[in-house]
Amino acid sequence: MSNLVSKAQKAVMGAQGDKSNDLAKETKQVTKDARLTTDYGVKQTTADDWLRVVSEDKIGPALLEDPFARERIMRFDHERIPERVVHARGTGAFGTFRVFESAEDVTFAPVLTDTSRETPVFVRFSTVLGSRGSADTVRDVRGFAVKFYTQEGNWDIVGNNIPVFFIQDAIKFPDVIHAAKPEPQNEVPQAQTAHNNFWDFQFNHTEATHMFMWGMSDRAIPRSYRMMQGFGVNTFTLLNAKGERHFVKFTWTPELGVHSLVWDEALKLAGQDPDFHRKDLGEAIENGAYPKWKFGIQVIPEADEHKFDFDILDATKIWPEDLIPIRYIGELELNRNVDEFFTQTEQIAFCTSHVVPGIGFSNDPLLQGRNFSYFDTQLSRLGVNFQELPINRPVCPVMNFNRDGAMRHTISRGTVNYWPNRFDANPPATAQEGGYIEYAEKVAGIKARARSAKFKEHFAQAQLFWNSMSKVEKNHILNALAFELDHCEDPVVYERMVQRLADIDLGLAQSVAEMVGGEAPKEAPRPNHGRKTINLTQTDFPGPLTIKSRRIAILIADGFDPVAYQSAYAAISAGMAIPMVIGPRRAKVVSAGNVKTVTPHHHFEGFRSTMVDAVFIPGGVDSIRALSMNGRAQHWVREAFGHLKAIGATGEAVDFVNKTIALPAVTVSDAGEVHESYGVVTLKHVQPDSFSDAVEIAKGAKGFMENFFHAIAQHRNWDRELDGLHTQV
Ligand code: HDE
Repeated sequence: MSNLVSKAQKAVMGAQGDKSNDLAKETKQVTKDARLTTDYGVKQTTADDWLRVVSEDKIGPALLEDPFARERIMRFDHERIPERVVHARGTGAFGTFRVFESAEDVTFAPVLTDTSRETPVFVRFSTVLGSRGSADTVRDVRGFAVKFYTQEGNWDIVGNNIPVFFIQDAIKFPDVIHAAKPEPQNEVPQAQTAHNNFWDFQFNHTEATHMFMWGMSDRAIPRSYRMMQGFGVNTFTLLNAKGERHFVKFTWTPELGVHSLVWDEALKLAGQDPDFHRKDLGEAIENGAYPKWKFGIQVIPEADEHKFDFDILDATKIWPEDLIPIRYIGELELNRNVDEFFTQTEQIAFCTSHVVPGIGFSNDPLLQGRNFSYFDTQLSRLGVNFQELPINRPVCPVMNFNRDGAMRHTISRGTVNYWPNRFDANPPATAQEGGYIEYAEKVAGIKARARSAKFKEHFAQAQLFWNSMSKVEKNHILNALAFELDHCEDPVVYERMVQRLADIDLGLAQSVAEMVGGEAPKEAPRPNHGRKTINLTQTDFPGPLTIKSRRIAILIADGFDPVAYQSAYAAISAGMAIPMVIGPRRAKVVSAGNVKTVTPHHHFEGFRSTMVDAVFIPGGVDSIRALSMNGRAQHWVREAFGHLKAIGATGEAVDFVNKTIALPAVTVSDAGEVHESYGVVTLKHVQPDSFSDAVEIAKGAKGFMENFFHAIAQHRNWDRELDGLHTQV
C-alpha cells in the first residue's frame, strides 16, 4: 500500500482539525529510506539471523546474548492485550459531527448548540458476543459507540443498534453475558445465541422479553454498519443555561435507510467473508461514499417523569415515538479510515461516565452500573494510563494531579502534585470557567434493593414491537426463533420458551411450537393489547431510492456482449455503485467479436453472490453458453434470487436467467420491451436490425436500467418470500 496520504484524505484530515493533528504527532510512517533499528534505536545489520556459533559450514547453537533477537521475540510474545469482555469484535472510523439546529433550549453543551462547530469523532461498531476473530454477520446486537473529541473534553455515547437491553439493573450483567457467551464446559457455540443457556436465561428472566424480540428481528443481521440505527439506550439528562433539567435519549438514523441481510445469506457470509461488515465500511469510506447519520434527541421535561405507563428510566423500554417524537438536530459523517487497527480501533476506550458540561446522567439503574464498569474494564484492558493513549486523549488541555502508574507518558514539571498547594497551581474551575456542575437533584428515600412498580411490567412493549412489524419482518422473527430453539437440545428450554412466546402473541407461539416441538399453547396468558407504534419496523426507514455504494456483480464469460457490458458498467459507476466483474477466471476474458477485453475482479469460486447486492448478466451467445454449462455460475444466479436480490439480464442472458430460476411469472415479448417481475429485470433485444429498431431499443434500454436500478434501490424483493411457501403468522 502506498504511504502517501491522498489529497482528499488530507482535506478530510484538515477538516477534522485538532484530533487528526493531535494524532499526527504520534504517527510513524514506514519509509524506504529509514534503516531498521531496535526499539532502543540502534541500527541492525540483519533481521534474518539469530547470533549463533558457526564453524565452517556447520550451524552451532544460538546465543542468548543476542539482544536484537531477544527483543524481537520477547516484544512479540507480549503483543496481545485482553480482548474486550463483550464487544470484542469491532471496527472503527474517524468522522465529524455537526449540529444543524441548536438544542440550547435544553442544554448549554456547545457540542449540541454551536452550529458553527465541527467536532471530530471516532466511531466503533461491534458485535457483542463473539471473540475478536469471530464473523461479522452473526445474529447479534451491534455496538455503536461514538467518542466526541469536544473542546470541553471527551463525550462518549456508548450505544447499540437496538434501543433496549436485556436487563434493568447492572448487577445482572455478568449473568446475561455468561448465559449468552459460549457455554462453560466446551466453549461452544461461538458468537451465537442459538444455545440452551441463552434461551434458558431468557425464559427465567422476563424483563428480557422485549429485547430478545429485537434480537430475533432483522435488526440483528444488518446489511451494513452504514445501514443501521444507533441508540444510546440509557436515559441521560440535559441541563440548560436556566438550570432546567430534561431527560433525554439519543438516536442515530442512517441516511441510507435501515436494511438487513437475509438469514441464509448472513450464515453463509460468516464463512465466505467473515470480515464483510468491516470491509464494507472501509470500502465505502475509501470510495468517498461517506456514511452519514442524523442525530436525534427525545426529550422529556423533568416534571413529566412519571406521566407515562412505563418508567422512563427503564432500559428495557423504548420511548415510543408517537408519544415522544425524535427531534433531529445534528449529523455524523464518517470520512476517514484508521491508520492502524490496534492503536486506534483496539485501544479506543469508551466510558459512559464521560460526559461534558450540559450533559448528565439519570438514575437509570443500568446506566449507573455502566458508569462504574467501563472505566474499570479499561484498567484491566489497557492500564491506568489508558487516557493518555493517542486515540483516547482529549483535544483540550488535561491538567491535574493524577500521576504515575504503569506506562505513564506525560512528564509533569513542577514541585507539587497535590491540591491545594502553596502556589495556587492548577486550581479547579468555576462554573463560569466551564467547570462541570452536578445538577442539584433532591434525593430522599430508604436504602433498599428494589425497583419502581413500573419496572415490573415486562410484556407490553414486547407486544408493541411485535404488532408494529411488517408481515415480512414477522415471518423473519418466527423463523429466527424457530432456528434458535431448534439449536437448543434440552426440551425444557424450548418447551418453556414456546410458552413464553404466548405472552407476546398466541399465533407466534403456536407457529414456533409447530416448528421446534413442544406443546403449542392453547390460550394466551395475557391478551395482546393490539397497539402499534411508528419507527420500529424497518419499512419506516426505506432510505433514498439510490444504488449508491451498492455492490453490483456483472457476470461474464468469453464472448460476452460488449455493448451491454459497457453500458451497464458505466451506468453502475455513474450511480456511484461498485461494479464487480465476475468471470470464470481472473485473467483476460474476450468479448464477442474480439472488440473488448476485460480482466474480471474475481472468479466464480473466489467470490460469492452473497457478497453483492445485485447481479447483472449481459448477453452474448458464447458467454451465455459457457455460463449455462457452469454449475457455479447457475448457482450464483439462483442464490442471488433466493436472497431476494435484483437480477438484470439482457439479450441471450434473458433465457439463461429464466431457465436458471424457472420463474413462471416472467414473460418476455419479442418487441424488446422491459419486463419486470419479482425484481428480475430483463431486456431481450439489444441488437438493432434497423434505425427504428435502434430507437425502440434505446428507449427500452433506458427503461431497463431505470427498472433494474429501481429494483436494487428497493434493497430486496420481499414478494419472493411472501408468495412462497414459508410458514407464516
Ligand atoms: Fe456495555 N460494556 N455494558 N453495553 N458496551 C462494554 O466496556 C456493560 C450495555 C456497549 O467499542 C465493556 O470497553 C455493563 C448497554 C458497547 O469499545 C464493559 C452493562 C449498551 C461496547 C461493558 C452494559 C452497551 C460495550 C467491555 C450493563 C448499549 C463496546 C469493553 C449495565 C447502550 C465499546 C469495554 C467499544 C462494552 C459493560 C450494557 C454498549 C465491560 C456493565 C445497555 C457498544 O465495560
